Amino acid sequence: MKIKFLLFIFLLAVTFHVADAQLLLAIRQDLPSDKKATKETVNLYHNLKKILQKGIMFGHQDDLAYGVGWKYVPGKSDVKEVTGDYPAVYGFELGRIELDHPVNIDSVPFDSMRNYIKTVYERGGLVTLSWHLNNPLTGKTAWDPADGTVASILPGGTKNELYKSWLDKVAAFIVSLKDKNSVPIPVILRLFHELNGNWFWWGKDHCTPEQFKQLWQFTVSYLRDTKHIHQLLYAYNTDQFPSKEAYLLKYPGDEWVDILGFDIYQRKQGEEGNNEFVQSADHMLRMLEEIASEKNKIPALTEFGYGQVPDSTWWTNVLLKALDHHKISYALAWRNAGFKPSGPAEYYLPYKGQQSEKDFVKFYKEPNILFQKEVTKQHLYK
Ligand code: BMA
Repeated sequence: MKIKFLLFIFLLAVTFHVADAQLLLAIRQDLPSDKKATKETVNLYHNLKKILQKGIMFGHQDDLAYGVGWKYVPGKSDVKEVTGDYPAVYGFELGRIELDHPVNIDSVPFDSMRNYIKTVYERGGLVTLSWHLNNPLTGKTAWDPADGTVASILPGGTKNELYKSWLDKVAAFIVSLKDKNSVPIPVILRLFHELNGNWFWWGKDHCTPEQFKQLWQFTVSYLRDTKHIHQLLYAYNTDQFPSKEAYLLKYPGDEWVDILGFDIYQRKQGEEGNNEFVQSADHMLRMLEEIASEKNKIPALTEFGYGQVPDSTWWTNVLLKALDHHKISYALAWRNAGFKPSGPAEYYLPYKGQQSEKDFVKFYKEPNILFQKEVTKQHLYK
């Protein structure tokens, strides 16, 4: 009897040990697409997956650079003014770096951006970079969808050398992102976003799926293998999409992507607009989660907004309803550009006195919506 009992205990211990070891192995084998990713980048990748169980990190584009009615005030942030806390995720934009301009497409100096990114890393937040790069074939903006642009920058194309020189500039900026001990700061690179829309030169009808995949793979390989950059996670990111097949039409493959996302904006006001937003965001988030789980990637709402938030309860009554049942890594609100000399004001988050301010504070207090203080405790890079 005693021997049987001891044997039972022994077998139990062995089983647990094996299960534990298998789990550990699975975690260790679950690496970012870059197999040479730095330790901090691998840790980030694992922690982003872990935090999926805890909640959704809230993000804001250009949060530290400017807001409605102010620009470049150290420490200031519209999110902080309203909630007392910073966002957990901070988006920054590389557009114009390809032209060697000292400031980006939205006038943010690249030197300041580098400092913001260091600050974010020190406080344990997450950085994601977008790039509205000019059209390399025509020299006009990202919104110049001239036919043949993608083909022209692929290897063998007339603009491939020019495109490589642009990637060299992106690479130099990324390599310059280091902490005070010279440790490379991990960031998410959100390449060729809204790729199924028709407005950018890399968009829907302006290249074939094959050309898009080649462009993606060439770009990642150039940064990773030629420039030896190993502090990046790569985000594949569409606009709104009708089905999983449509989402994956131009997907370059599991070995080239870490994060899966899409962008969504509410354009219609009132009850009908709200319902439409909740329904479509909810539906797409469900499909995104399924794809991410099949592919073992990290799902995120890579960009969203409701211009000027003209609804005092939008945060808890609309956005929260869309997000609530989902396990996604983060949701990034677009920029508070503020009042412009011409045209309407552009902002997607409340500032002090804006009509949705109180509701945003309620949203902030939701236990599964995570801002900086909460995420700092999670030690994303350890
Ligand atoms: C767009 C707008 C523009 C901006 C661009 C790049 O969505 O916000 O004003 O220049 O993004 O950040």
